[in-house]
Amino acid sequence: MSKDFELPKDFLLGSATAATQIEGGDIHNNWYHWSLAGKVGNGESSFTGADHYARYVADVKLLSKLNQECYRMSIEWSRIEPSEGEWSMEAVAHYRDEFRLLLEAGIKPLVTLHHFSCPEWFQKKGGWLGKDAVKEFLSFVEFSVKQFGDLVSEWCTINEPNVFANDSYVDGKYPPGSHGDIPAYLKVTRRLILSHLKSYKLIHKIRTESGFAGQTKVGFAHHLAVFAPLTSHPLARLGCFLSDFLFHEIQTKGFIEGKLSFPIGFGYPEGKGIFCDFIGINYYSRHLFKASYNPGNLFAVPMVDPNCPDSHKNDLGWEIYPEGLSIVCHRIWDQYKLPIYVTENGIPDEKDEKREQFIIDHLATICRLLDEGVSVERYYYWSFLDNLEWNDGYGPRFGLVEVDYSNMDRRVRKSALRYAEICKTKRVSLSL
Ligand code: IFM
Repeated sequence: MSKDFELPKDFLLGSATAATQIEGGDIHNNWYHWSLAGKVGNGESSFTGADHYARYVADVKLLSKLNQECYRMSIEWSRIEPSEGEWSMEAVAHYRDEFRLLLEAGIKPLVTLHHFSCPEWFQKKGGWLGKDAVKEFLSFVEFSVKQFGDLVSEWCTINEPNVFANDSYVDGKYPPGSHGDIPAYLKVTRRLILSHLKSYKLIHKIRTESGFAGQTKVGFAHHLAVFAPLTSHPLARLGCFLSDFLFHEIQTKGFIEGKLSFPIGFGYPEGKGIFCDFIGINYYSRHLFKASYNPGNLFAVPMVDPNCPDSHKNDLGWEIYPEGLSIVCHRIWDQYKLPIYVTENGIPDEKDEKREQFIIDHLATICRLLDEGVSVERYYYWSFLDNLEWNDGYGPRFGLVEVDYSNMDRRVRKSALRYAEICKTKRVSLSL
């Protein structure tokens, strides 16, 4: 249980979303086609979304009403480039208006360029395994930063490269739905790293040439979970170490230092340096690794702590483990001493019984991190709205704001009112 605490006044609190999960109405992205193939929820479609593309004006007002100081959102590549080399000025005008409204409301946008989805034309060319994938992504980055760079100073190149590559090529949950294709996982990871390193340089170059030198922040959102062996069995420890290396460490080294580690490569393809102005951490849970004699499982399988009571699990069965946020932030800070943004942290909780305490406990952890000298500067709750939880469909309810999918009405959850109060005062008093 947390004690009363206060966050610094310049610590920013807000929330996050991703285009494919809330916008609806786009037929050019690969998730629409994945939905048509029956791979989303119970025959649900990304076309539904939360109708945010049509309701963005009202949604920005709602963000403001909830005292959100910063907002992480993504732009949909397939809306901006619906077919290769064809740019939609309608989509550009739309996003420009959304950024303008956010800025007018005093809400700082942090814009993600790749959040799991891509245009169907890109997917059909092989997606991230296609031979020109990096070049094609960079062309989208260049166009977008030139179009929006006067309004947007903070960019997140790629969201959760590890989850994306794993769920697309190992677990088969995301398009193209490959199972156990470790070579593809490694190849795509390498390409995502290269894309980030080149985007980092490109975004700074464009913004500098446009007169915004020194006012740009570029980073990525790393999904960091706590991995620990379930027992002291040597295979549990080995498997945990291997999984951690392939799922966390090669991305950490690649995206931050520009270093390719075996087995995805060697050396520094874009030179030695630091390629992040902030490190985004998406933190949700902890996984304990149980020994397995199957090398295909890397000698251990992840599971939820068998002693974890239901009161400490969310609607998807993930363990609620706020202390883990401290572990993952220290992991990054102790090595790099770069500013940390918690770019995602949230809970699917349809009944809204655990969300308020979940937020408070994670903010209390941040408060302790600050006392320990760890420079955490932001917290983005995932998510502002209920949304499409990818292959799990619309069932999991992560939103501060509930969406009634029968008519798309919004209803602010009780926990959101408490969070709004915290955003305003930066104070958490448990006598409230
Ligand atoms: O909904 C996702 C998001 O797109 C990426 N990070 C984790 C969230 C919850 O699973």
